Amino acid sequence: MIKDTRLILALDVTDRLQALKIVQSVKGHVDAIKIGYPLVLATGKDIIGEIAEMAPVIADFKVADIPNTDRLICEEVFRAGADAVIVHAFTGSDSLKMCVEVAEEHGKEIYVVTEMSHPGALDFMQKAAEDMAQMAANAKVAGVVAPATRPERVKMIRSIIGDDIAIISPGVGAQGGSAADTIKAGADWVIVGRSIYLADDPRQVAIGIGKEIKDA
Ligand code: O7M
Repeated sequence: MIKDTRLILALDVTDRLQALKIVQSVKGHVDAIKIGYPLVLATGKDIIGEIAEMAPVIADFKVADIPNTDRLICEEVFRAGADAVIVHAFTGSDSLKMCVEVAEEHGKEIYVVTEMSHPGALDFMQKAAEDMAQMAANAKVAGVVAPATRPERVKMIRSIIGDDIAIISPGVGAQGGSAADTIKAGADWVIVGRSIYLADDPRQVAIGIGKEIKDA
């Protein structure tokens, strides 16, 4: 992924035309569009390729299965036109390794969830987050997902994975996190959804967050 605005739009809308309109309007002001179950289940998987014609697409399917099923899922998603797939790490190193292998075959990327941004992540995920970050680093993934709602955890995860693996960080805006604090804590990109796609003028909000990131 080319690092320019350091902003990724989470496009969790469920209407195809609205989705395409928003992508068109924020194009150039975000580095990638993250889409997942809401949009793809509502509109069909062809939306992946349609958006990929306008901007890099990160397919957030949080893949979490046995290696063979993970392989089948990742192959379909890459074939549909995604540039990257987001997978879970808690299924273990063999499943993760399989996803990385498929991504390499397609010349694409895998991002791995470590600790999530919502309060419930403290129940189980935080306890395993550092081990999952280490496993992701060992598997040589393109990047990990870490919580913008807890910049100190972004910093901790950065200290585990080193500088060669990217951190993409959701939780800015609607969930209370700050783009500037997250970038300062060591994230390469912030992921922003509702603050942009629910705005009257998504493009202006994206430009504003981009500016905040630059100033940070
Ligand atoms: O800005 P929001 O809160 O409207 O959207 C945030 C997006 O990031 C939304 O698509 C979530 O599903 C996703 N996300 C989190 O909010 N927290 C996480 O810990 C992880 C993700 C995510 O993208 O996982 C890959």
